Amino acid sequence: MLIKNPRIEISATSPKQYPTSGLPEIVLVGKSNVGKSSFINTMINRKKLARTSSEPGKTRQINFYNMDDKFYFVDLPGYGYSKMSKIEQEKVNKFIDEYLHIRKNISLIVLLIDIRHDVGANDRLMYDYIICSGLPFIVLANKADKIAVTKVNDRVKEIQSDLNPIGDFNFLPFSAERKIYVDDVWNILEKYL
Ligand SMILES: Nc1nc2c(ncn2[C@@H]2O[C@H](COP(=O)(O)OP(=O)(O)O)[C@@H](O)[C@H]2O)c(=O)[nH]1
Ligand SMILES: [Mg+2]
Repeated sequence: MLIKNPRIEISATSPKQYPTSGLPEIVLVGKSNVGKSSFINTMINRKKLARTSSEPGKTRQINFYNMDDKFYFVDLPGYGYSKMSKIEQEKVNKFIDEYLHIRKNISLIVLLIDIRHDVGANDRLMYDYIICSGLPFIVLANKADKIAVTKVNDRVKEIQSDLNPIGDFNFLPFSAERKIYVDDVWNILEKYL
């Protein structure tokens, strides 16, 4: 999909500020620093629409990026940033939960996991939460450029079976850095929109 005029519509700090247009929403979730903001930039081929940071734990609001009035990319705050206080982490979790719980126009959840790392407790909680919610989702193993090409598929399978031994086919590799797999992921997003 070619997005001509992507723009930030609002950085919401409370549900009262969520957009009311009713457009479908594709939501990015994942650990702090996994590449949620980079994912958005890569998909629309912009360098800096979504603010990225090498310093984790910076996003404390929910950013709604309007894609040509067709849909939103929604950038949720990252969870599990170890340097954040327990209270601060609780606040972030509540914030995420509130959005996922009340929002009726979610078309797809994109859960990002770092391809290099073992699945963390927070990732597992998030995955289970998504499964329980019944909302459509995909899991992307991001930063695939950081490992050997020959290892990518095995790692994706490992992450998949770690999260769900029964089986789940919604797992794909991704690299926001190298812009590979972008077309595959667009094909999926378009199916859900
Ligand atoms: N090598 C590599 N680095 C990435 C990739 N995606 C994101 N990053 C880097 O990881 C850091 C955090 O990215 P960001 O998008 O801000 O993560 P967020 O906290 O989940 O929004 C930044 O320094 C990005 O440049 C990727 O696919 N490959
Ligand atoms: Mg971010």
